Amino acid sequence: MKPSEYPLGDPVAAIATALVPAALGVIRLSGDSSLSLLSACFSRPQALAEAPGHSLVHGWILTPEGERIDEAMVAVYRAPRSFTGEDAAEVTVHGGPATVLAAYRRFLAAGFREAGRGEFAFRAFANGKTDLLKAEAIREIIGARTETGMAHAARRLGGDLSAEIRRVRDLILRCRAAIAVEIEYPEDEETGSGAFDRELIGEALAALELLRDSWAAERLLQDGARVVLAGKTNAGKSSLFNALLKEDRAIVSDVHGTTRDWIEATADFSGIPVRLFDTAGLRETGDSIEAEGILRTRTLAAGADVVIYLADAAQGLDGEDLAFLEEAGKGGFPLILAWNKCDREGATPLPGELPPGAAAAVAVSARRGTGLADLVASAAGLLLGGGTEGAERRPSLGSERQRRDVAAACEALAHAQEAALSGFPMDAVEEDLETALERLASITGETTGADILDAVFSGFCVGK
Ligand SMILES: Nc1nc2c(ncn2[C@@H]2O[C@H](COP(=O)(O)OP(=O)(O)OP(=O)(O)O)[C@@H](O)[C@H]2O)c(=O)[nH]1
Ligand SMILES: [Mg+2]
Repeated sequence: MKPSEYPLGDPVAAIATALVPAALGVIRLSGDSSLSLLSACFSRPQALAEAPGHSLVHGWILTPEGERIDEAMVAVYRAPRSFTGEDAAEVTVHGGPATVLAAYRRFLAAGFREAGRGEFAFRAFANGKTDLLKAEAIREIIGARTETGMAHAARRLGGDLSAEIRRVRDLILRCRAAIAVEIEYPEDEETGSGAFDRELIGEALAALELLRDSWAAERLLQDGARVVLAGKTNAGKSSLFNALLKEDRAIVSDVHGTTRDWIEATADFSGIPVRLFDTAGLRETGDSIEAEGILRTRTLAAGADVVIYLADAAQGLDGEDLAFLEEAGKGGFPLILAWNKCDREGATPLPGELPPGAAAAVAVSARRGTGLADLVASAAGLLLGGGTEGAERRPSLGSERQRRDVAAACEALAHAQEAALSGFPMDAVEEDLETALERLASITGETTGADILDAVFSGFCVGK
């Protein structure tokens, strides 16, 4: 069933926790008759029936024959004060998969239907308990891969983005009302002339443009980035890989060509979830396996969001290094030059100017662990494209769907602004404002098409 076709109010059940051995497992129930159906499987039906909302009832889940399945704590919610806005319960049993499944099957036999993906969140949305932005934020929190990603999603769940959209909508509504007056009383000096403050459109547009541009960084927080360590053999790639992971993961040795095939691990670069790759060192080789490894390094680099190119700070760059930097300079990939082995005698970190092809240079010592924070910050800055000053406190978008609507609203407002400034008839301006308002209503879910609702809620897990 498509989420937009989910019926409302019928009793649904879902296992809300992972089916693995754990201390506790939670089964979620919602629907008009959910509490009376649950009573039929519960050792203390009267206590459950009389329990007020937001209270806990202790008892046992029973088979139809009255056999005990497991001891349970039931959190009771009464409409409309529940997540879904309906009567609802969260049944906490012991977290053995067999126990949780047995209790769940008991509820299905008692008359609950298996909930679909995101059906609880859909009900919350349909019953006006949450807007679409906050519903999406729940999914983002569950999927967050770093603390920063989680914190941004939590702010959206708290409503900062919804409030910002409402603020912009109110600005546009004020413009529209003023225009209506100008259209109605074009000749009336007292009420008409000057009623419409053209700067309001500019203010709304600027706020929406900030939101639209926030998505690039947010998308990185959600999707992550690919960072590839490259460089000649013995430059210290595997050492840096281990130092960044704080783990003795890759083999390090002074034998040239130690790493023959790439390896991958996940890391957190200033809140960006990163897939970090250690690769085979670049050199001329007659060994066909090593040559294949080097080919793979080049392929990985070409598909990277950032390449960290290591060079020995005591040796400087040779022709082979410069050839690789040249590839990056041709627009192949953004590259940071990491001058490694800065601890060595004779090392001259950050010598002279930045070689062409490198977006930045950082001095590090993989062995001593120095310069790593600078390197990570430099890579994160490059990934985020700079210009993120103060961005961490501003409301930001949480999905591509939201970006599409905000971008369309921006276009409409820019058009309205142009029309207003070049003295077009007010009706034309009004029409553009109307388009912008429609797109804003679609973002929060006031007027969102079924296809979009399906796309949003089918991305949820069952039980959410
Ligand atoms: N002094 C010093 N030595 C380092 C540093 N980083 C790596 N080395 C040494 O350089 C040698 C090569 O290090 P690796 O990390 O294996 O180099 P690699 O780039 O992975 O080499 P390949 O896998 O052969 O391409 C080892 O002996 C390391 O101990 C550093 O910051 N300072
Ligand atoms: Mg290596």
